[in-house]
Amino acid sequence: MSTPPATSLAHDVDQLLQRLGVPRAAYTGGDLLVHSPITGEAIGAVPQSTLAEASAAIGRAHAAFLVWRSVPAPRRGELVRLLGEELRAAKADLGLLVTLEVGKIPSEGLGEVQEMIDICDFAVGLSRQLYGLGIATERPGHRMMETWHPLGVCGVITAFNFPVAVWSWNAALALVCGDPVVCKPSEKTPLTALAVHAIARRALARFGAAPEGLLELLIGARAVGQLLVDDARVAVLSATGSSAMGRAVGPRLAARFARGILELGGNNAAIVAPSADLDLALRGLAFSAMGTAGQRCTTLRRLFVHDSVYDALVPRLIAVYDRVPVGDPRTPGTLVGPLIDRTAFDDMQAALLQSRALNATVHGGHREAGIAGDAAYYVRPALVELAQHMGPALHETFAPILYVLRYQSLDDAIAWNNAVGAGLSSSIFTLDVREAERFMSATGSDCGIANVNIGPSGAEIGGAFGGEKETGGGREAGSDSWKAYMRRATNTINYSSALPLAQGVAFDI
Ligand code: UN1
Repeated sequence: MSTPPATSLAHDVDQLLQRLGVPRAAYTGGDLLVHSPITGEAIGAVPQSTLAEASAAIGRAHAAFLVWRSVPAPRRGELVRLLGEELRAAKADLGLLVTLEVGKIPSEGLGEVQEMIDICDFAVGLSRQLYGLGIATERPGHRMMETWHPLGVCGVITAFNFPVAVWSWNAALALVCGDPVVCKPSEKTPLTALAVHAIARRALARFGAAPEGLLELLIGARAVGQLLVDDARVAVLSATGSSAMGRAVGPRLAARFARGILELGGNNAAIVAPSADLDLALRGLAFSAMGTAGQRCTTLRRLFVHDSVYDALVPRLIAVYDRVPVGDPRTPGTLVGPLIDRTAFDDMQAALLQSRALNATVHGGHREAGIAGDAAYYVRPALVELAQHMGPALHETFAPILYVLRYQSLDDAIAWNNAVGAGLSSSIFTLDVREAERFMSATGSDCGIANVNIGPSGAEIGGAFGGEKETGGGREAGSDSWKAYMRRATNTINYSSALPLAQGVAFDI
């Protein structure tokens, strides 16, 4: 059981996991097989949590809550500061592990770990800023205020495409807010989750006084996730994934009045207006649409180009699609790595077939041969010129497909931007201040993120991250997203010797 696997990629994963401090028993001999999308080969066999083990882990987390909630928030922040230090020390190894397990190019694997470090820094500062309000009261000799208290155990269900960052957005905030975290990672990416927990254990050990159960990890499939969703001891559940997943999870949380932070699908658009800086737009669009092989929830999926600049921009974009280096992410210069698995490839081909049936012009989209064997799925990103906003463009396909349309009036482009179920991210390229402001206004983009002269993907952690409609409405990371992890108490204190009632009510006994 402790013999390292034979092949080179599996060997590299084993070495990384050893360096990161994950015991071999945690990723060998189990029945959850993990495959690297780079070659399709098996890189781990992870033992799964039984339902009884999962329930016991939630129990430990709940017991930890009863202790952790009384630890002063700045002291809780000290744990997150140590976590940030451990992540800095492990950045190169963890970033490479993200590359090997998910197929991201190295700068994106490292970028994801940087995002973890950033949210730790943010949360440390936040641990001294969990502010309530002082509120004017109508009654003399009274004071009114609100206070924020820890909420309870925070369940976290993550997706394969940001296997470490999404955990950290939730865990860093939850920990300073006083909530233990029980995480169930995607079945496709348990190795990075094991590594993150090994790193977190080092921070916990240095912190010293943390209760057992503060950070728990559940490995498993749907049944384990469902247990987390349904368990009354889990006060808030943060779930990242498809809108279909959110549709299953949302009502179950509502049925037990639990709080949900849903981070679901995106079908993000960009508008290129007549005044746009086309060189800048080209770069912004290329990164947003093809980066991470089109597998970000913020990936650019729809592009509306004004008729007057369409012929100046779109042929250049097609040329970039033709030559963008697709390949093994370990090869220097690669910008587009593999799709996560065969299902992703099949879904992409199905959407392209639908596009062709609508007489769309499809550029690229084919499987790239000669990069790895049959078990890896590399594709040339697809750019699809559509005559009308319809068909597969209306739905998220988690692959690098960009649907491109001409528009005549900004009203139409904004209407199309908003005419899909998802409401995550959006952007406009324009140098016209009226257009930019209109796009960000109440009558503009209906998304949680609306950018100007940058693409819809690649948000930094200081802002609240999330979106409306079928994206689920949840917000994570910066701004006041922390409030979802705490409960608010409104306190009215009477320091007078009279008892005036609000609204002038008289009740003299
Ligand atoms: C996701 O794809 O689930 O804004 C998150 C971005 C990244 C996060 C994406 N910071 O693209």
